[in-house]
Amino acid sequence: AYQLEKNFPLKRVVFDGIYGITGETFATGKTNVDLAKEMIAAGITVIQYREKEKSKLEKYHQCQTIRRLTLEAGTTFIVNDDLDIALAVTADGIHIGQDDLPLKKVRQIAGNMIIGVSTHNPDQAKAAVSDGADYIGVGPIFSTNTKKNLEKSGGLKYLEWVAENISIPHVAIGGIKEENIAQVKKHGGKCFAIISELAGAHSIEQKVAALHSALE
Ligand code: TZP
Ligand code: MG
Repeated sequence: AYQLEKNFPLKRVVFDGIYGITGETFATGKTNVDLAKEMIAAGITVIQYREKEKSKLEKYHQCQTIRRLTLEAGTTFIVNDDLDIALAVTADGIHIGQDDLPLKKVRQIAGNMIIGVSTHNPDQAKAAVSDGADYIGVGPIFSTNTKKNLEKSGGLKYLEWVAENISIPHVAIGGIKEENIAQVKKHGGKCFAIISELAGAHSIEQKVAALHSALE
């Protein structure tokens, strides 16, 4: 099975604070690579590559570059959706949804890679834990235009349930912004995945600083 090199931050990653997700569609004049660079400079320690419009080859090329940058910076790099790209660029992790290959099968293929699973209700969360996920996504917390076919979830109520009942790390997602991140924390949020609030920011560095002070 696939094995990452020994010195990777694998499994020792702490899911805490801002989890940055690329989204050049929601930025003006910045590519996914630009966004990743800015996130690294802003001190974000986990970056997910998420891209729904580009070809496999374009995504692969962007991921190759971001993999190099994240390795240099010691940033954890997780690829959304494409297990083949995650393996091809030696990402630290893969993030899958409920309609992707089954988690157990992904684990067989991906070996000790970090595997994150999007969940929207308690049954999905429990299944992700028993099938061996390393962390779960929890959301959508708030409604958002960033994702097409947005799933329904209990939002903050569901997050509270996860915080009390699930032992593996959880990452809140969906509509998280400077003005509501403190509320998410209050309802059990510990790690906050963000797309448009980062991609749309003039300066990601300033936005991350503002998000951190909102969390204090
Ligand atoms: N999954 C649930 S909500 C969402 C995803 C990928 C989109 C999050 O984007 P934003 O812009 O931070 O609301
Ligand atoms: Mg997906």
